[in-house]
Order: sequence, then structure tokens, then C-alpha cells
Amino acid sequence: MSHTFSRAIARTPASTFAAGLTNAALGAPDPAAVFTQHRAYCACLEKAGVAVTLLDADDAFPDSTFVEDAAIVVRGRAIVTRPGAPSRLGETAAVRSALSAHLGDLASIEPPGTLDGGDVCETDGGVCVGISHRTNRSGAEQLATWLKRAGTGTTFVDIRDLDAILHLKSGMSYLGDGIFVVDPALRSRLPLDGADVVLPLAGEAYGANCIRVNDVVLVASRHPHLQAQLEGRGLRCVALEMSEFQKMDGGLSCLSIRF
Ligand code: CIR
Repeated sequence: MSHTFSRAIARTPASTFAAGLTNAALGAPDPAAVFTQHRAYCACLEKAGVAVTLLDADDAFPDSTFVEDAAIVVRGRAIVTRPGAPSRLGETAAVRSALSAHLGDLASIEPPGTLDGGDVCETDGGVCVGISHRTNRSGAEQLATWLKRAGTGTTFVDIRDLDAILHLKSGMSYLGDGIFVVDPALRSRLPLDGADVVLPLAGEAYGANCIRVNDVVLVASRHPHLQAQLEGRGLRCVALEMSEFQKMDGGLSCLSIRF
């Protein structure tokens, strides 16, 4: 896959953000810090050369800042998802309309399928799709059929028994050049033959959700070992404070759709 992106969709956090879904037990997010961290994230994307379309907040959807779950773009084609949490189903309309301005007609995941974009990890060898508590087999199969038409293969990865991993990409990232960051709990489930696998140390598993954007890798701050492992591979890292999003089970990839 290419990590060259010129555009991204992001969404201002809702003022109801703290009412979103979470299992993190890290306390309530600080409202001011949420907005500060989100602004820093968007500024970082812009600095990396990406034009960010920032959607208006929608207080009816506390989790709507996690736009990644609402649509997937692979090789210039987009599919709008059907999020697995009922409270998130209505998030897709605004994302669909923003994406269609750039990518024309969009496909859709249809009932009974559910799929969250966070469960979809594109690599050079195809796409890994997590079967999770949000993405069901029908949603994953619909995505695989859509990808197959574009010549892209799919590997399903069942993560339903891994309580600490909400979405597949909560525990893995592909950074290009054969480099994966993988939570050790996922390693044996992934097709990683020949890959350069970076395993975060104990206490740094949250860092497994990182993103390559053009010539930089965005990593969550306070993951020094992981950052050193990536820099040791010649990757230029920018550390971003993600504490308030982590409290709501979100990470760096979740806050944008890049294309
Ligand atoms: C949720 O539980 O749906 C949100 N609080 C967090 C979604 C994070 N998104 C992602 O990992 N792609």
C-alpha cells in the first residue's frame, strides 16, 4: 500500500464526547484537552502535507470524532461502513457526503453486515480484517468481495477473545517497507512471514496503533521504547499526546480517514 496521502477527513469532537463508548477505565476525558489534542493531531497531518477536511461536530454522536470507523478508502476507492455499535450507525452520513465530494460514488456495507474501519488494516500483501465485537462475518465478507473486485486479497483475523483489543488496528499497524507494529497478543494470528515485526514492550501496547503519513510516523507520546525501535529503522516519528482519546478506547488511526 502507499503511505502517500494528500487528503484526510477528520471530525471535531462532539461536546458529548465523554458519553461515548469505552472499556478503558482510565477516567473521564478532560473537555479542553480533547479539543487541544485534536487540533494538534490535525495540525500534524497538515504539516505532513495532507489537506484536512474537518467535519462539524455532531453532539448526537459522542464517538463521531473517530471517523476512521465510518468509511474505508483503498487505492482511491471508498466504501462506507455500517458500524457495529448501534449508537454509531448514524455517523456515516456526514462522512459519506464528505468523501463523495472527492471520490465520487461510494459502495456501502449492507445489513446484516457490520464493519468498523478500525478493523481494517491495509498492507502491501492485501488487507487484514478483524472479526471483532464490532465487525461481523457478513460485514467482513462484503468487504472482501468489494476488495476482490479491485484485485486485493483479504485475510480474516478473529480477535473476539482478545478483550484488550477493541479493533484489529488497536493492536497492529502497517508502516510500509515491510514494517509492522504488532501487539504481542496478536502476533501468532497474523500473516507476517518475511515481515519486519516491531513488538511493543509491556506497558507500550497502546503504541501499536500508529500511522505513517507521507514521510512521518505519528506515535502516541510516552512510548519511548517503541519510538526508539521505529527511529532505529530510519522512520521519522512525531509523538502526539493522545491521553483523552485513549480514555475512550481511541487511537491515532481512528481520528482520520487518509487518502
Ligand atoms: C468506540 O468504542 O467505538 C469508540 N469509543 C472508540 C472507537 C475507536 N476507533 C478505532 O479504534 N478505530
